[in-house]
Amino acid sequence: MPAAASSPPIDLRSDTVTRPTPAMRRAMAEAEVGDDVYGEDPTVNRLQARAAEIFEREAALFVPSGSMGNLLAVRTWASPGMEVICEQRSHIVNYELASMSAIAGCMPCTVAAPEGILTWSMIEPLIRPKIYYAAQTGLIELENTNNLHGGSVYPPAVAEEICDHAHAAGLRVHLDGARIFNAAVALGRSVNELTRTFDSVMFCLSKGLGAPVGSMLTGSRDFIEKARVGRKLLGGGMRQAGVLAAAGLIALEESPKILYRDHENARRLAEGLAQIPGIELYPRKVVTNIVIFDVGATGRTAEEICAELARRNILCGAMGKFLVRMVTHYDVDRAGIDRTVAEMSALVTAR
Ligand code: TLP
Repeated sequence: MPAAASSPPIDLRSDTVTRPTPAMRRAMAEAEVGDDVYGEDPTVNRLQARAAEIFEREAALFVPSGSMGNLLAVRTWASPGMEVICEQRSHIVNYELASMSAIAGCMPCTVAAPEGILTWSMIEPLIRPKIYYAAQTGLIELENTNNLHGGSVYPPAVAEEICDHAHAAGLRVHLDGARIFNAAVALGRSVNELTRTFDSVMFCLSKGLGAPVGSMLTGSRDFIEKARVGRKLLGGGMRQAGVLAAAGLIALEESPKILYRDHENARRLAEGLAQIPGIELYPRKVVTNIVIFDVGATGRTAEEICAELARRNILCGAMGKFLVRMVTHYDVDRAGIDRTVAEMSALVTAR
């Protein structure tokens, strides 16, 4: 039975849909602010200092979005005409409007990796020889967790090995750590432990951590100063951004503690969906907050399934002709998960 249209939807399209908590809203209303282009916003400065401290880096920069953070890393480390080695289904290649090419003048050099987990043996053959007529490798980019691979997590030793070899070869490694706190919770490790060998890290405050806007770029002082120039160049110099940073500070301090609930809900969702005929999914692979499954054997496309669920007040996203993605977050509780499984079961068996 479709839910009443007036009840709020169960929104599993992304963890970006999280709304600020009452504590965030209070902090935003009371935030001390100044002009951040002059470096005078005390709340932005506090957020940057705190992010640098947590990631044990010299500095951090508040940026409007994860996409801008990744682009700044590419254009800071690499020059036009260079290549960026990354995984074939990485976010930077699939969902950032080819900004590394359109704006930074770089070309992605991709390789498909099982579950999105690159290894040094996959990367090494892609490194260009130092010949004047070959585009040079400018950067290696990894993603953790891997969005389009269902939130898979890098084994720390694999990421460290890549960084160590890359450094020995004179190359830099940037981490798209949009959901690095989810990886840390899944592994029971600190974000610092998981990221210390990278040259730069971008992470998002605006996803599972729940802040309304913003991401952070962390790295050396020199790297961050160059990225700050790049942020202004791209029109990302913000003024009284302390109103946003205030929510970001709460997201950073409080939200990592409760991410485990999103992971439990994702696992419950995966286990429920896997029981439904026509849905292909391996619940054991769901270790963070993203559930991606194949609906091909239901006789419907992903778009059709999403549209039918939307009529039942449940929102999710098509990630390919037969792939559906659901992302758990703190605005969806266990009852919402159970209703999603029940509605999916009803609509798939209704034919
Ligand atoms: N991901 C969004 C969409 O763009 C797909 C989502 O709903 O998951 N890196 C990763 C791994 C991401 O998942 C995202 C956003 C970004 C970077 C970009 O962050 P924003 O949206 O802040 O530019």
